[in-house]
Amino acid sequence: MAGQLQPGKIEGELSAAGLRFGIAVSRFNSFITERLLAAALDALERAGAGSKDVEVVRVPGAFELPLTSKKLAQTGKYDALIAIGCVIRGETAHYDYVCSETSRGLQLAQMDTGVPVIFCVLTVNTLEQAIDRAGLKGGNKGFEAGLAAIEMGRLSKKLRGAAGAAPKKKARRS
Ligand code: INI
Repeated sequence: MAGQLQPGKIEGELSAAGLRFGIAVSRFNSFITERLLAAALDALERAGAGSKDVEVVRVPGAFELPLTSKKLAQTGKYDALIAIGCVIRGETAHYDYVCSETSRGLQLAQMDTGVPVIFCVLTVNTLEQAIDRAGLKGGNKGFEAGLAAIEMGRLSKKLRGAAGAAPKKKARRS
């Protein structure tokens, strides 16, 4: 009968204990990025991460996040990374270049290295929009990024384990 299938589930639990995190933070628009960072750290701490398991690296602007994230991933020290930035639209095309190269570069960093890189880069039209997303009125995107890092760090660990498990050999008849 249809609807009876109960597929196996693979999920990343929201427990940060024992996981290692790297966070790259842009100094550009630091009024916003530091608020995002504080919320991300809050999420990690509340989920059980220890101080020694979290490292924060600061970079000049969002454009520098991809290379830094890739280098952090290549150290092999981290289960997940978070890239934090804030790009606010100005009068020039600079905004579009910074946004597209930052998102493309961060995706490449995680695809090239296999280490999850959580995209916590606000791309907004106004400072007011950035302030709203950094927790002034309600939610804080940094907190969401912290949770995503925990989930993806756990999930990656599980999938690595599953990939490494050798298929069971059939017993040979003599
Ligand atoms: N960097 C940002 O993180 N946010 C911005 O809004 C921004 N604007 O608008 O220019 C920005 N520019 C700097 C850029 O990320 C690099 O740091 C710089 O171009 C040096 O490579």
